[in-house]
Amino acid sequence: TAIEETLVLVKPDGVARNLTGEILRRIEAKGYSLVDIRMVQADRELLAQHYAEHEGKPFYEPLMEFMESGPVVAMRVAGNRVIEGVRVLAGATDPTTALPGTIRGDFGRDWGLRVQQNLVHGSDSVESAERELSLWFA
Ligand code: DAT
Ligand code: MG
Repeated sequence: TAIEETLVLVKPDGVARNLTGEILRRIEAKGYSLVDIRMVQADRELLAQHYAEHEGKPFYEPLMEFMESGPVVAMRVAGNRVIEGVRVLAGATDPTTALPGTIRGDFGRDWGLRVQQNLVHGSDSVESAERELSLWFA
């Protein structure tokens, strides 16, 4: 076994669409444990650190604007191989191709011109999880 912790964000679209409970329900149903949770109106500085790897990409600015457009719910979630597991629950980045049965596949909306409305973020590696958890749960 590999007990890990990961950062899950319910993005502003998920919060606004009242999907926070549904997303947490799926995570708990899978057997993962909620360790900590907080609602955050993220500022530019936090988001710049969170998305540092994407700086300079064409979608970076719209992504930042979207992520600061409303509150997000940040969760610290623990479980065996939870980092990979949450990303499977979330589905592919693009909601159009995310499979049915995944959060993005079931509820995601196609990318508009300016925003990336794919409902959730999940850390992509042990290193990312540690880095991101220290940002959101300082
Ligand atoms: P993920 O959230 O699946 O880890 P990522 O880290 O590559 O995906 O990108 C972060 C977010 O940026 C993603 O959730 C939505 C947006 N994004 C990624 N690639 C994009 C693209 N090609 N066009 C528009 N938005 C994109
Ligand atoms: Mg990512």
